[in-house]
Amino acid sequence: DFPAGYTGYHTYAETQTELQKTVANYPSLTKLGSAGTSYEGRALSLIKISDNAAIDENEPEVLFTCNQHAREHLTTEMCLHIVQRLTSGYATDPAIRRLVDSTEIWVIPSVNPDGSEYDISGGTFHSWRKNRQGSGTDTNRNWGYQWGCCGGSSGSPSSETYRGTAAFSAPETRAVANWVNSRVVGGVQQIKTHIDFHTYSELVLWPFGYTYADTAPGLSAAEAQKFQTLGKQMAATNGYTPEQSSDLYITDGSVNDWMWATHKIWSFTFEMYPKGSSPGFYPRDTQIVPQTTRNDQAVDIIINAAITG
Ligand code: 0X9
Ligand code: CA
Ligand code: CA
Ligand code: ZN
Repeated sequence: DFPAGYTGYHTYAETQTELQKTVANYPSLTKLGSAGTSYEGRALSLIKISDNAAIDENEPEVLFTCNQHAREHLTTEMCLHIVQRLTSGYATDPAIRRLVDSTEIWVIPSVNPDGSEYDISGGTFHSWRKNRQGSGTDTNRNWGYQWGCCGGSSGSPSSETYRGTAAFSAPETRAVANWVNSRVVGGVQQIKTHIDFHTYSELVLWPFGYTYADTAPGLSAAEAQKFQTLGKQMAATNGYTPEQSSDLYITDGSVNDWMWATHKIWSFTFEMYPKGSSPGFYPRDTQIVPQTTRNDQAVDIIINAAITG
């Protein structure tokens, strides 16, 4: 469980309960499913939010993913906050209603539930990042585009950025990728925009991460420009710093590179609160409300971007 001062965070069981309560309270607006199962067999729960959520309507789709990295617990709260705000605000807030009615929004609150549960095991934090397969694979180095290409990951199982034995060797990465692949309907990827939430540093990041170059095969100057414009627009609302992800450091096998290169999904990473190593990965639960609501406008922008193309 979470230690004292952190009990406002959701454990895996509490996250499941929260999602189940949401679908009970908003049965026409939500649908609960799973993208697959983790290495240890936990559900990679997935909730859909839309009008007529039970039906696959012809509406642009948006994806939010959280908690690829185990210790980044604030991100799970970010995904739960998105679900809570879009459902509870639907009846009374015309702006929310418009977004929810014109899109299909998918939220995966924890891509790495095994790691997350391990990180809080025994009631203390363990600074755990990876999944729980062997010594752990960094799920955000295991995606299948330019996997292990460029010095942005490690081949050593003990490393914090271990890329795994092959692209998609981590069950969590494989499951989410397969699920995203399944959103190709009639040859068209339905998901248009995506944010993967991490902590910390207060950044808005866009592809590519595997190269310092601003453009590359599959990323034209006009597309790079659009990433930058959209990223800066979102950063202007939350005060984060916008930059290409390789400006932070080179990563290969990251989720954003795969989402863009494989599916042309406008895919961003947000590094949430705080800016620095104190409190680093472990801000008190009193930060949950301010730091998740801080991204409300940016979330609206990325949903709207799916509508406007
Ligand atoms: O290293 C990561 O995976 C992310 N930072 S974290 O401190 N949360 O581990 C940054 C990922 C940046 N994204 C890309 N380079 N594509
Ligand atoms: Ca709908
Ligand atoms: Ca659809
Ligand atoms: Zn992270």
